Amino acid sequence: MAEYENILVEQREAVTLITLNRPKALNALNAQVLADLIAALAAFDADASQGCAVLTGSEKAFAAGADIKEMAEMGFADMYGTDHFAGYERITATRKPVIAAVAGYALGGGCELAMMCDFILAADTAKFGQPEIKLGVSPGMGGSQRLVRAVGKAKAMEMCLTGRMMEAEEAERAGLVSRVVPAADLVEEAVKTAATIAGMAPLAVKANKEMVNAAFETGLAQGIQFERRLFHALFATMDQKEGMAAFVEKRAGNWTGR
Ligand code: CO8
Repeated sequence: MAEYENILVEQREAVTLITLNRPKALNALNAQVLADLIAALAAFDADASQGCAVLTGSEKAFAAGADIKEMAEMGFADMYGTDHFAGYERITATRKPVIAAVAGYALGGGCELAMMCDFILAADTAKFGQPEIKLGVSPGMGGSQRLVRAVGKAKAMEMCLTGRMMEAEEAERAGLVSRVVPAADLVEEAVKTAATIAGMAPLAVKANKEMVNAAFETGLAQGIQFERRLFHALFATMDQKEGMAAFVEKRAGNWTGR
């Protein structure tokens, strides 16, 4: 498997575990981390033996944001001219599911990175925030948009304008995270959840991910139409025949991904 500078990648059966590994900077996201992440996710997506990925950080920090030291001297031309941070959107092009397993700080770009994943499992130590306003800037990797869709305008606006952090329990109540688990169990629980997903029919996994994401990106009528067409299309797969036959015969499905 490829070696990376700022992340660790490990395969646990059909689950790819990606760990951000820049401990000296609390996993701050610089250009090299982005390059490593995109390469690792592309390799995961292309590997037919892998069904679901988990992206995690350290106990102290999932990621404390974009690298402030890297950005400090940049001007408008450097930012706008290179469309800085646009590369992160490539993470959302991953077709198989990616679960964010967040312990400790997920701030700024770290919170935005977690929200680019398909869902977030949080340790009871997790803290989410968009503190960019304290640096005289704003979210720049989708945070102002995804946070509103996740927790509603009131909480998102308060967080962006004050930079205050949201603890795990509040994040679960607000719908930002799917579940909170004890910090010591976070990675195991995320890998177990990912293994459950990796055990489903692969085409149905991709279709479910695509249609739930359509709810984020389209209006209701268009989203429902998209869901129905994909649902119809799944009836052209062998795994639909297998899954329904297995139910009738009271046994587990044996998926072929066809
Ligand atoms: N960038 C670079 N280095 C960082 C970052 C960061 N985001 N966060 C922490 N570090 C470094 C620290 O500088 C320190 O390094 P050193 O030991 O060399 O001084 C090391 O990590 C440890 O950090 P602390 O000593 O500060 O650890 P504490 O436990 O005292 O504090 C905090 C932890 C509260 C997380 C604190 O580090 C902090 O506030 N970090 C910054 C959080 C932040 O503001 N994040 C947002 C950054 S901006 C962003 O992500 C969005 C970019 C969008 C801009 C769009 C422009 C187009």
